[in-house]
Amino acid sequence: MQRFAAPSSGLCLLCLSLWAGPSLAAPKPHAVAKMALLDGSKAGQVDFAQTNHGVLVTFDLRGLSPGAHAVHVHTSANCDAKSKFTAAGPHFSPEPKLHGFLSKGGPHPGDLPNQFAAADGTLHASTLTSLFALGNGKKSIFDRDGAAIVVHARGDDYTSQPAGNSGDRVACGVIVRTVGPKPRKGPKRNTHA
Ligand SMILES: [Cu+2]
Repeated sequence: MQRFAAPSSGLCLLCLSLWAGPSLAAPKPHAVAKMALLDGSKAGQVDFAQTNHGVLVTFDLRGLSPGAHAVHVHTSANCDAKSKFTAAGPHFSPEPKLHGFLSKGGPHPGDLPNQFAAADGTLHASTLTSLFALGNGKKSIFDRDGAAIVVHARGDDYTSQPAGNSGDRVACGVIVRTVGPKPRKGPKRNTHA
């Protein structure tokens, strides 16, 4: 038994360092948006998880009309229903870009692919984007006045300016970071769209 003592204690040290490694890394940022319709009723939520390959956006919505809906991150954390959600501002785009995945000079980093509600008005789906991020880096949506996610009445044609001919804003949620660094102080950056 004696001769196994040295190797096994060496192995234990290795185990310990492997175990301690991941716990020292900062947790990846996470955010959530509680969604509301224009009449103030709850419309579910949108979840944002930073991954090594972009932000995983998961929709768990209700109260929508069946079919295609444009979804975008807009520049301001303001979902005032009296403004018909126009208080959320234009699409998130720190640099001056055109709207739409099919536009030359596009897309806005806040553009997301269309999502499709079921016949009962629910919408359960996920999409991954690397156009924006949840930390405090260059691609962050969290400038001084935050950001909101907006669902439109119709699908996005990915070409028309400034919002893909997607119609009225029908649902909105302020994006709140639940895990991640403290918000950066500084100017609003995303005002070009
Ligand atoms: Cu929009």
